[in-house]
Order: sequence, then structure tokens, then C-alpha cells
Amino acid sequence: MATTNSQATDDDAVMSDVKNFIDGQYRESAGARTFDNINPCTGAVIGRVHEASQEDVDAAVQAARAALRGPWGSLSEAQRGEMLHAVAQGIERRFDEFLAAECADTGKPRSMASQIDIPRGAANFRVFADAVKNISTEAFRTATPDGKGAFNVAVRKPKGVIAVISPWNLPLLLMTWKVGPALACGNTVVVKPSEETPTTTSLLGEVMNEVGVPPGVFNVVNGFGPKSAGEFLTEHPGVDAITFTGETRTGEIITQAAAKGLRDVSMECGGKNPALVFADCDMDKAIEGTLRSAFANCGQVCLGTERVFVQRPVFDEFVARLAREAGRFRLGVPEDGSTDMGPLVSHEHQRKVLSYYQLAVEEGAEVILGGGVPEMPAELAGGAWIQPTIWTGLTDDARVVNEEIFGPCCHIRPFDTEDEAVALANATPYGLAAAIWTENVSRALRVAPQVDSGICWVNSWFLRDLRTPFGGTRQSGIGREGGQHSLEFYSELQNICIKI
Ligand code: NAD
Ligand code: 6OD
Repeated sequence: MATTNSQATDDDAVMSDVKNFIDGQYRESAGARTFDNINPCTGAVIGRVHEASQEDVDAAVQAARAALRGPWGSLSEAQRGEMLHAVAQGIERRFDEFLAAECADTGKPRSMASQIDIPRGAANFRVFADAVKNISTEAFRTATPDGKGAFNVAVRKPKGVIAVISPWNLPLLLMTWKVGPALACGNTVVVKPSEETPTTTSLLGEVMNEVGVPPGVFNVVNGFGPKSAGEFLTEHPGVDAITFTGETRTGEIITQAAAKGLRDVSMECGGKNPALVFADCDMDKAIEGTLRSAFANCGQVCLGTERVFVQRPVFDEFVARLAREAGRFRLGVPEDGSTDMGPLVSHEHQRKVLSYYQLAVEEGAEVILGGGVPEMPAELAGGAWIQPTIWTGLTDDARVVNEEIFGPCCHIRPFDTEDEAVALANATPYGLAAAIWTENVSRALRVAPQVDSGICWVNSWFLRDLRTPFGGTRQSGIGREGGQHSLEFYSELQNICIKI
């Protein structure tokens, strides 16, 4: 057992050796199983990951349970808050390591990870460490028959051991988005990061140790979903609540697991998000915003736009400009400062996205841009590269305009009236995010509440304030996180009634 993740050498190449982090110690898998960590830019093996067995998951849950009763449980909110501020500083101190690990696992441009992923990893601890100090609970003075009365005071307590199941698209950001508030509320956590991108979650264990977070408060088990660490953890009776980010289908399976023992769930799932571009928009802003919302992170953002509806008078101009700008994207490796877009996360995901590119053609799309695999230099030929792609001309019932693809692509369709735009936006079983582009404030105020989504941006996209409610309607999820909503999910209210 070790307190740091070590490096394994293989044929003289230095590779990362990503272990489970249990009770403050890095541990190899009790089942001695490992799997490869692949760099999506090249297809090369860059490390090995120790796959947690049932025994490892049991040990992690047990450590988390014991830590609830240990020194962690006796800290005040302010003391926990100080420690979480120290965790944020620890991430910043080791910024370059987190950045390199995140880029190696995902292939995303450094420019993006250094401005969004890693800073948000730190901010997710700071914001909730402070928020927990500022949330009040209710109190009531109650009449009683003897005339003396009673006081009712609600107190907030940790929920217990929280299982955090996180995806691969924004690994550190989305994992800490849950771990930050969970720890701020006094819980302990067992995290199962995505098998595709385990490194930054594992590295966070070192920071926890460096700043003195007690052993067992933060645990990491690596592995896959079904019949692996994900299932072992979500089925574990020692887990009190489950917070999940990932595909809707996985969310359904985990919700069923959580039903055993009536454990609470927070589900942040998929989307098929619309953008509504009105003729009265600022076209430069709408183009710039849609370029980001459709193609940032190679289209692998749950909030991303895959359905664009453009009012007919500006439809041709919008399509031409978006295609011209997206056609200029430079695909490349994270370290190259001129890279606009990296690869998809894996060959498996590339196969899925390419199957939709093929389907779009079969369903009768006009391919305005892309539609296949780009030519890359020989040293990148093994990577999961994909072209940014734009379609028009599909019917409203086409699978490509109804199913989440999670790639750098969008379908653009014209509309005439506001009512038609709202109906089109809502014609989906999902309800995560939407963007409206208009310079008419009255229109924005009229349309936004009619769109069935957890978040609706007007003249912006992915503009985040961590105090605001975040989550989706319908198949995009259950519950809200962010600000006091996170604190509500990660804590239990107890009413104490005191008879005078
Ligand atoms: P995924 O559902 O395949 O995997 C997410 C996590 O769940 C991984 O850690 C995986 O190992 C684990 N998992 C899979 N099957 C499991 C099982 N049976 N039991 C327990 N754990 C299991 O999702 P992904 O491919 O990693 O991420 C992409 C998806 O996530 C997209 O659908 C995207 O829209 C969604 N997403 C949603 C949000 C949001 O905030 N709503 C944010 C990011 C991503
Ligand atoms: O910004 C966030 O807090 C958040 N949960 C973003 C989700 C992005 C989805 O890919």
C-alpha cells in the first residue's frame, strides 16, 4: 500500500499506474485485475488501471462508514470548510499535473482544460465550503394545550456514505461537482470514475492526504459499470445515497439499484438540446455561441446543442456561416496551442458517433460539413478522430434528430413562428438545456419559460454560476444540484421538537 500513485515502467516507457484509493492508501486490486488506459489521440496504452473487486468496494464503503464516526464527523462546518479550501488550493498547486492527466485521458485541448476543467475542479470545493455556512434551517414556536408551548428547530445532518458515479467527458469537473458539496455537508464518499478517464480522480487522493483530510473520507474505486465496481458500489447496502452523471439508460439501472433500501438518488443524465435562433438575434453572437455549444469538447458536453432551429429569413446565412467557421477548426493534440478540437474519447465512442453519421445519410440528410473521419498525420492515425459535422434536411422523426449522439455534430432546421420553435424545441423526451438567440428581451422572457429544460440560456451558453439550480427534466434526470439544492440533496433534515 502507498500514499501516492506510482509510475509503472513497461518496455522503458513510463506509464501511469492508477490504483484504487481506499482509507487514505493507494491499493492494487484485491482481485489483481488491471485494464489499459488509452490515449485517444494516438490509441497508445498510457497506463494501467487497477480494477476494484467486490472486496475492494466493500473495503472502501467500510472505510467511508468508519470515517463518518471518526474525526471528520466531529469537525464543525467552518473547520470542514477550511479543509475543503485547502483541497482547492492543493488542486491549484498541482495544476499542471491535473492538466496533463486530464488531457492525456480525454485528448481535449489544453486551452479548454486549463480554462474550464481544472479551475472548476478547485471552484467546486470553494463554493460549497462557503455555501454550507450560509444556509439556514427553519424554526417554529408551537402552541400546546398547557399554554407553555414548544419550539421546533430543524437541523441539517450528513446523509452518510455517498456513492459518486461520474462520466468521462469532464472528469475532474463533474466528479468534484458532487464530491465538493457532499464533503461540505459532512458526508464521506466512494467515487467510481469513468473507466475511460480515471487519472485525475485518483490524483485527488494525493491532495486529500496532503491537506490532512482524514483517511476514509474520500475513496476511489476504479472499474467498469455492470458486474464491476460501478454495480458493486451502487448495489452496496452500506451506501446511503447515490449521485450519478451519465447516460439516461445507466441512470435507470442505477435508480433501480437505489430502490433497494429506498436510497436517495440525484441523476444528471443525457440531453438532445435545442438552440432557437431568431431572425432578430445578433448573428455574430449566435454563430460564436453555437460553434461552442455544438462543437466544444468535440461535442461531448451534456449541455451541447445537437438540434438547431433557425428562423427562416436568416436560415441560409446561419447555415453557411456556421459551416464556414466549423470547417476551419484545427484538429490536433492537446499540447498544440492551435488545436480547436481533440478526438472523441475512445474508439468505441467513435464507432457510435460514426454510426449516426452513416444513419444521417440513410435518413436523407444533406451533409453540409464533415460526416466522416479526417485525415490525420501518421503518428495520430490510431486516434479516435472525427470530423465536425452539420446536417440539414432531416424529417422531425429521424433518429438522428431525436437520439443523443454526443459528438461534434448538429442538425439545422428552419422555423417560421415562435410557437413552432417552442413546439420543435420540446419535441424530445429529454429536458436538460436550451439556448435562445434573440435581441428582443420580451421574446426571450416569453419563450424561455415555455421551453421544457432545466436550464435555458439566452444569448449565451454554458455560462455557469454554481449557486444556481442545475439539472434536467424528464429523461435528463432527477433532482437539482447547485447552491442550496446540492446542500439539500447531500444532507438530511431532522426536526427537533422541544417542549417548554
Ligand atoms: P455512462 O452512463 O456510460 O457512464 C457513466 C458512469 O456510469 C461511468 O463511470 C460508468 O462506468 C458507470 N456505469 C455504467 N454502467 C453502470 C452500471 N450498470 N452500474 C453502475 N455504474 C455504471 O455515461 P458516459 O458515456 O460516461 O457519459 C456520457 C453521458 O453522460 C451522456 O449521455 C451525457 O449526456 C451524460 N452526461 C450528463 C451530464 C449532466 O449533467 N446531465 C453531464 C455529463 C454527461
Ligand atoms: O457545470 C456544471 O456544473 C455541470 N454539471 C456541467 C455539465 C456538463 C455536461 O457535460
